Order: sequence, then C-alpha cells, then structure tokens
Amino acid sequence: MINVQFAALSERWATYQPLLQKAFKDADLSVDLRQDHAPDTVDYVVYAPNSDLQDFTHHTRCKAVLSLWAGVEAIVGNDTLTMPLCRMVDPGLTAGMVEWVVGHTLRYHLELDRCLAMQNGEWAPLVPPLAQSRPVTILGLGALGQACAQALHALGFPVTGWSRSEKAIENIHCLHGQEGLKQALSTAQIVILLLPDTPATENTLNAQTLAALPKGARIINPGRGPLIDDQALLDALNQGHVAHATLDVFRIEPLPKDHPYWAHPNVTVTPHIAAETRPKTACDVIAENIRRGEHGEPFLNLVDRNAGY
Ligand code: NDP
Ligand code: OXD
Repeated sequence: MINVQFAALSERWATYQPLLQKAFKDADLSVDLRQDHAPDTVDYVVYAPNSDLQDFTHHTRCKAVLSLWAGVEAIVGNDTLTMPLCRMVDPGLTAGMVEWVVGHTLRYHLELDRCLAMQNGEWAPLVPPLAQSRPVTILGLGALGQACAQALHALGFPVTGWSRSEKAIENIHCLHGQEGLKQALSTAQIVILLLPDTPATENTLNAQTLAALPKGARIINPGRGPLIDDQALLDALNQGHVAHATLDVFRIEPLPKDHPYWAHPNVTVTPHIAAETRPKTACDVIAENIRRGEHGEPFLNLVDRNAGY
C-alpha cells in the first residue's frame, strides 16, 4: 500500500479525493489517500503551498512532494523539503492559460476597448491590421509559454520567445540571454510574461528593459508579480511609453486596495485567475508521477532546486 498525504486547503479535499482515487485506480496503484497520515509513514505528498504543512522534517520516507501549483517559488527555498519536488504541468491549466493569453492579446490587437468606447452613434470604421503585422514577444518558453506561443502563431502573430537556455522551436523566433532579451523586447507590440519567480527573473521588466520596447507597447503579465518593477511600469505608463498593461499577478496578493494599479486608467487588474489547476487532469498527472516513482522511472516536471523552478 502506498501512503499518500493530501496537504492542501481542506476545502479542496471534497473535490480532489474522488478524482485522485479514480486516477490511482486507473493507474493500477494501491493507495491509502488521507489528509492525516503520520508524517514518517508518508510515501508521497500532494501539496499546495498554502496548506498547513510547512515542515517536512518528519516526512522521512517521503519519495516526492507533488505540487498542485505550477509556480513553486513559495516552496523551493524550504530547507526541510529535501526530497524531490515536482511542479504541476497540467493540460487543463495549460488550456486555460492559452485561452486567457489569447483573449487578452486579441483585446489589444483588435482595439476592443476603442470599439466598446465608440457606441455613441458615430460611424467611424476602425480596421485593425492583420495579426501578421503585430509582433508578440513571450518571455518564458516553458510549458505555458510554448503553448501560448503556438496558439498565437496559429492565429498569424509573428512570435518571438525568450528563455534561459538556447532553444529551437518551430514557428517561434527563439532568443536567450541579456542581449536576446533586448532584441526580443525591441520589436514587441505586445509582451507576455510567463517566467517563474526566481532571483534571476526579479524585475525582468525594469526601467531599462521597458525603455527597449517600442512606444505604445502593451504588457500582459500572468507570470508572477516580482517579474515587473512596479514603479518603473507606472512611470512608463504615465509617460505613454507603455500604452496599457493587463496584470494578473502581484507582489502582494490580494492587491492592496490603495495600490495605484487599481485606479490607473491604462491598467487592467485581474485577481490571479489566468489559469487554475484543473482537478481532473491534474489528478492524472499526480497518479502518473506516483506510478513513475514506484517503477523507478524519472519523475515528470522535477524542479531544479538551484535554478528555482
Ligand atoms: P516552466 O518552468 O515550464 O517554464 C519557465 C520558462 O521560463 C522556461 O522557458 C525557462 O527557460 C524560462 N526562464 C526561467 N528563468 C529564466 C531566466 N532567468 N531568464 C530567461 N528565461 C528564464 O514554467 P511554466 O511555463 O509551467 O509556468 C511559468 C509560470 O507561470 C509559473 O512559474 C507561474 O509563476 C506562472 N503561472 C501563473 C498562473 C496564473 O494563474 N497566473 C498559473 C500557472 C502558472 P528554460 O526553458 O531555458 O528553462
Ligand atoms: C500556479 C498558479 O502557479 O495558479 O499554479 O499561479
């Protein structure tokens, strides 16, 4: 019997328990799934960083911690978490992110705000260019960045992507390194941030890099708040250098009520809803990783603790 501890907000248990049981059965795994196993009997932890479990010292036989979240910045530095840590790459979450990113990109591309503001009887045709003349840059070419890049490419947008390591991805102009970042930003009419929050990605968009954007660029951030220097973005918005920003994630969440983003006419705030983990598909991913663990196969989506993602 494999002992699996479910350590997430307790209100999530009712949703996850039957789906995990089914996924374990489908994967032919004999699992005792509970919220309250004795720590030293646990084989795997299904984990959300906002759960009560923060000290893994007594999880002495645990073979892996399986995160339900894609972003692991809140756990990666936990010194008691010495076992392998896997982040979530969930087809349902990815599909949600693609829809959210494409939707907000099309809002900018089609000038939907101007269309909505023109419902005053004035017949003023506003013809948007084709997507092929609207270069888009995606910072981060991982599971989510690549899926969004391919979806935007399929709509006709020329897509440039930027990552830590050098890549060759069909249909995408791939760049890396600091020079690559400047180049990636220099052509971007719309920039999408899908980087993890690590010491190396903090303030990726700052006064200097924002200045590399063409005037009037738009920014979409479903990655993490610390990727952007907030004051530098507000300055760029106030100077008109950046035309608009859609921000889903913030250094402090919920975004404090007095934060200037709320009142800014050229900022749209969404409350960290770009893409949720979808329990059904996520449970299949968890079961597959436990199956791998039990068969001595490499885990999927293993976090590189040094890189922080
Ligand atoms: P991945 O780990 O698959 O991809 C991360 C990408 O960022 C990789 O391409 C990586 O480069 C690149 N990267 C990392 N560090 C650097 C760096 N220093 N310089 C340049 N590129 C870098 O993550 P996902 O695509 O699955 O998710 C991305 C982020 O999206 C998550 O970490 C999370 O913060 C956020 N997220 C937000 C959600 C929301 O609802 N708002 C939902 C889910 C996720 P390389 O390929 O070379 O390793
Ligand atoms: C995640 C998120 O990291 O929802 O999964 O932001």
